[in-house]
Amino acid sequence: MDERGTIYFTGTAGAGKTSLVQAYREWLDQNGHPAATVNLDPGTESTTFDPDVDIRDWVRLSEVMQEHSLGPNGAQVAAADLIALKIFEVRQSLDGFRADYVLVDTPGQFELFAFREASKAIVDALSGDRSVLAFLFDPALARTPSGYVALQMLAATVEFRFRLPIVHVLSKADVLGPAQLQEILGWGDDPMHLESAVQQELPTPDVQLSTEMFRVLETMAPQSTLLPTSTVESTGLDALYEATERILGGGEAEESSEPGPDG
Ligand SMILES: Nc1nc2c(ncn2[C@@H]2O[C@H](COP(=O)(O)OP(=O)(O)O)[C@@H](O)[C@H]2O)c(=O)[nH]1
Ligand SMILES: [Mg+2]
Repeated sequence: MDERGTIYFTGTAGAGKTSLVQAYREWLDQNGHPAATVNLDPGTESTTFDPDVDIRDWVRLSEVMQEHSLGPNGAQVAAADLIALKIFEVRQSLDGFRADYVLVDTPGQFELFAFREASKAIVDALSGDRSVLAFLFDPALARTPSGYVALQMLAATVEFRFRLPIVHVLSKADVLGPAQLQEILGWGDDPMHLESAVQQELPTPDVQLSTEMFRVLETMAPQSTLLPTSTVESTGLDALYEATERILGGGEAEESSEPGPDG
């Protein structure tokens, strides 16, 4: 029986994925929920993150660059495919941990996770019946209405690619002032408000395009409550737990959850 929940942390480079995986793991530990962490970023140079299962034990960006005479970008793409070839080893290693939750840190370059076919194989291999995506909204982008909408579209793209339930997380909330934070949260709560904010920011004759885009977003990502978190202030982690639990422990997951064949 595969009862553990798997959470994939994704978002643009520098959004705070690695930091959040670390902070959330600590929070889960402190609250009596054993968790395991997986690093799927072959190029990470973080020295502070010590994941339980590390793709770099099998695939390392620097070695891929050397062995295949590739630059960093080419090596990232090659590595994304090499990871898929090693994913059953990763899974086996992960199965050695007793964990209620598996926190997966995805590659630093968002497009490698979102757009490579290999990522689907990776998610299929690692996911049990209970999986969820946590998409991080970086305040650097999310603080403007157009940046916020662009992130909503990226989130909808990942959701659409992986067909997994998603939670929207506003990372690094501590860098925002209270008024700015309220404004951003307001956009999530009220799409009409967001729409007019975008139109004020980018007055364009093509109102039609923008209106239709909002309709698509409403259909694709109707649930867009943003959860503000900060790893610096350790805030929002309890709300992240509640949101993922609602999905993993029933709620949305309930309709489709059947006992898996493996386990
Ligand atoms: N102020 C602040 N900075 C953060 C927070 N989380 C991450 N950072 C910083 O943002 C940068 C990118 O974080 P990282 O976790 O490596 O992002 P990743 O590329 O998505 O894995 C680093 O300099 C972190 O120290 C946060 O909650 N608040
Ligand atoms: Mg990272």
